[in-house]
Amino acid sequence: MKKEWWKESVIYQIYPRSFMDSNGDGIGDLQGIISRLDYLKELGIDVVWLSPVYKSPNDDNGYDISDYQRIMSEFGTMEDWEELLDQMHKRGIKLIMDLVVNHSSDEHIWFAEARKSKDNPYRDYYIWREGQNGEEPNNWGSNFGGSAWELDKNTGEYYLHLFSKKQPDLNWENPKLRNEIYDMMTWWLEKGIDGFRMDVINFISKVDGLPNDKPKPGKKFASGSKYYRNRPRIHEYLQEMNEKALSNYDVMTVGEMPGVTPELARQYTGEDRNELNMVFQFEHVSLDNGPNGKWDFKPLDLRDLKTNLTKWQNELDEVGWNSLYFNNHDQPRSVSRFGNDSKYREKSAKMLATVLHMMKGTPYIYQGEEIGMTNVRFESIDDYKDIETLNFYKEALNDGWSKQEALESIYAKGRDNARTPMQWDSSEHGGFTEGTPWIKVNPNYKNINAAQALKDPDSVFYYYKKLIELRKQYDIIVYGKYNLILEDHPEVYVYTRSLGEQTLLILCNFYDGTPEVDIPAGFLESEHTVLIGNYEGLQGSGKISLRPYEAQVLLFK
Ligand code: TEU
Ligand code: CA
Repeated sequence: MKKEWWKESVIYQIYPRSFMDSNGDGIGDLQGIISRLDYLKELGIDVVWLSPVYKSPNDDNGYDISDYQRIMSEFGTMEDWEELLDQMHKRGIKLIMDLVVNHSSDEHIWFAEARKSKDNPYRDYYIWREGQNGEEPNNWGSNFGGSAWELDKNTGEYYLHLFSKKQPDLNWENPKLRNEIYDMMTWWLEKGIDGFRMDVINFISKVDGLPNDKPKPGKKFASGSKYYRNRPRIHEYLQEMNEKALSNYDVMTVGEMPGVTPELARQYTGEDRNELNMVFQFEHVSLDNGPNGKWDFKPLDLRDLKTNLTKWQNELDEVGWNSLYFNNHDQPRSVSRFGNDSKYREKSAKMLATVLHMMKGTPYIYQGEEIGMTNVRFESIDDYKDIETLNFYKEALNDGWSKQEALESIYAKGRDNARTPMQWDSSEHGGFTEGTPWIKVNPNYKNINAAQALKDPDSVFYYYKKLIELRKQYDIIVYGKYNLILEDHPEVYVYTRSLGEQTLLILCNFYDGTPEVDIPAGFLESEHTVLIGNYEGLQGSGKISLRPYEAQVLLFK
């Protein structure tokens, strides 16, 4: 397997609106990030993935871009951005930018032109259709609720928007549009960035004819996703993008891909295919969804998680490459979701970090994860800002849910769980801003914050730092082969990695019980060292007895 810098890296995601405000307007910004780079340096991460900082009317917090080559004024200027890149590179930190090209903002000049008339030169940059008998062109639903089509009164046609109606889908069938995008990417690459994270990039090719899908019983709109995820021309587009833009630079790419399977990921990330380096898969963050999707939540069965992650580890082995994540700006906080955010917050945050960072793939840390930030429970819907959350709340009430029921789903699954401001210290608003933050700070900031973590050698922060250091010291953590053991155990996740003569044994207890773990004979008798763990030493003889949320990593050679 080829050695690559992006396999040996740990990536840290910054959601700029919520990271650090430098000028008191309550909104995080580029100068704010610059002021915290030494913190990231201390943590030891190699790469920052920056969520969108481009010009945007912020219908979806920057994932609706009105100019791909300008900086959002709330975040700063292009000079600030250049200073950021420069300051990062000075510290040996790489920068990957978010590329959102399944859709633009409806305020992009292309769309402003396109909607002027049916024969406008930009018309074909978007996906327009006539209505069917006075209704939408097909029955697809938007990912944010309602129809995926919006009627444009002026020209009498509908345009497709798989997300909000302020996010019209771009028409990748049009080679002119594709070339504009490759040129724009090249323009950023020439500025010296180190790669792209590509938003819903497996949605860009739609099936010809945009056929109707079957709605769930009692629903007006159908998903439609089987007609736009991983569809016919996707590999062609990615290979073309690679050839025309990416292949000229030493950069990394990660494609966000809802609905991707390991079989497909072998194609997207296959080392001989010239598409992407890795993908973000969604299967493992959907295991606690009920039959009606994310808001219909159920507890995670650890065995499902083991089966799923093991499938990804095995199927991509020696063929492609995995990305490893539990958190991002769309997901609830993992310590609240898969760990225990009350009595065992620090223990379980460390355990989750261990289970993830010891797998084969490139680990991603989402801002605040490294200090064990938790979900939030705002009392009033008025404190929520996310478009997906607000649309869900309205629809749920229409469908007869009580306000409390809808809020409980939001507490468990809402995207704003991840978007409350970074908790820097115990001063007002967690040190994020001197003004009024655009979204309230999690009230637990007095106990959970970076300043406190930096003072405590036993903190979650220093545990992450050590995990990152270990990755630099041991090739086996990057390149070793994964093997699941104790498959059917309902409480513990135990696996090995092996490379040459060495074996790593990773033991993780996902609950607050004290299970006895029967590890294969011979293991503990042979010479070993503990690389990292969230309790001192191992307990038990013969059988290991794990303590609540215990994690241990043992190296045998
Ligand atoms: O997310 C893709 C996506 O499918 C999301 O709708 C995600 O699944 C959802 O939040 C979970 O219910 C990407 C971005 O990460 C997200 O922030 C954007 O809102 C979305 O694309 C549109 O650009
Ligand atoms: Ca600001």
